[in-house]
Amino acid sequence: MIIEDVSYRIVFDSRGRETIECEVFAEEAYGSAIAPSGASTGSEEAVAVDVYRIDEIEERVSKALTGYSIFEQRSVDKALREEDGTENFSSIGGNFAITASLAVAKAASDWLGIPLFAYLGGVLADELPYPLGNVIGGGAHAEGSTNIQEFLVIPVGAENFFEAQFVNTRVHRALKDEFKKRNIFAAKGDEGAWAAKISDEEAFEILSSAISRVEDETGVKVRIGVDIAATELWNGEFYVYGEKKLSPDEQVSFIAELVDRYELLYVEDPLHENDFEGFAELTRSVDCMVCGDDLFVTNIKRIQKGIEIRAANTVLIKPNQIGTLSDTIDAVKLAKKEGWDVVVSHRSGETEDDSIAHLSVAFNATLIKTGVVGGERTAKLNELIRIEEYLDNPKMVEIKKIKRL
Ligand code: 2PG
Ligand code: MG
Repeated sequence: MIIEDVSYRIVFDSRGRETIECEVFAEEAYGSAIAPSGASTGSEEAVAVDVYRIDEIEERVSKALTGYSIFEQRSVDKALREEDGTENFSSIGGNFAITASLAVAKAASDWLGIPLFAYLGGVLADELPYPLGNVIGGGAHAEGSTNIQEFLVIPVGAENFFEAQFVNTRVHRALKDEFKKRNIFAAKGDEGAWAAKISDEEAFEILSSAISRVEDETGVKVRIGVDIAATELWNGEFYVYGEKKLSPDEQVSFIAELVDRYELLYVEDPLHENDFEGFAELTRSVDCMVCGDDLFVTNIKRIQKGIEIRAANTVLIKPNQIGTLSDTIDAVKLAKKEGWDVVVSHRSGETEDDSIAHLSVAFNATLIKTGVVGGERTAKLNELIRIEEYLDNPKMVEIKKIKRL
């Protein structure tokens, strides 16, 4: 199945911004993918270039990939890298590269007549991740709301994916009532999480009440996670939480206290994107998943550095941070070899593209990070419900870090 043409069009994402859709045409196979985009991006991420360069880049990518088989994923991805010629895809753009790369994999699975996750993971891929659902948010995703970017829930007691997502939707809904009871106006941020003029402490309290109610109603245990997105709070000297300023050492103690007080199961980007040492210190002092997003940007060099000094125990995987499927797979493999947990993640700007649902199963990820509501989020979650139904003997992954259930 030889690639005959690659074409791009401009479409819109959940923030109403232009993004890129790629279509790959092989002899009798077809695949397509749409690029997501971040708001709190790491400085070492693959660069998304101006979508209006579409004509020039389409010609270059089409020429570079024509003639390869859709089953030569590594060669296709190498050809993309060579055509680009930079470390961070600043020439053809991470947005143009990742969509071509994923569209080729989708064309391959399409031609085989099997879902993408089964093409990538085979019969080994039979476990569903837990949904890490963003339910209250602020930071760069909803200014004027909390300083912490995301308050997330993990329905660890759920027995299957459907039940897991059911519980997360109930927490999201219970939060609406909690805000109403307290007379707090709440709107929704970029990822469908509630945004309100509340402090981080209030957010924890309100979320804890909502969770207790849902646990009572459903009998399913729910744990809390956070994405501090600390690079956004870092001013070069201090972490700035409104009036409050914390030194790096104070930040580590503050996060450790939060882990303890709210029994956090998951903490993402607790320190800024270059503080590997601070990450390592926190990882030594807490018993939860410590995850690097802006720290690692799905980049094996940065993950390797993190492994050497034990900066974390979990990696966030965002294919568009690195630009190709092969590089994404290498990042997953490296982290897994070290026994780390893998979390496949959406971006704040998303679309109906559901590739990451498939990647989460193929990679045997512990969690899939998405919002809970909104079509661009449910596109992934509902696809996981379909995957669960498709599998012969589906199981939920084991969450190694659960100690205090
Ligand atoms: C994050 C992501 C997704 P963004 O920080 O983890 O929630 O946000 O896509 O804006 O980088
Ligand atoms: Mg993050």
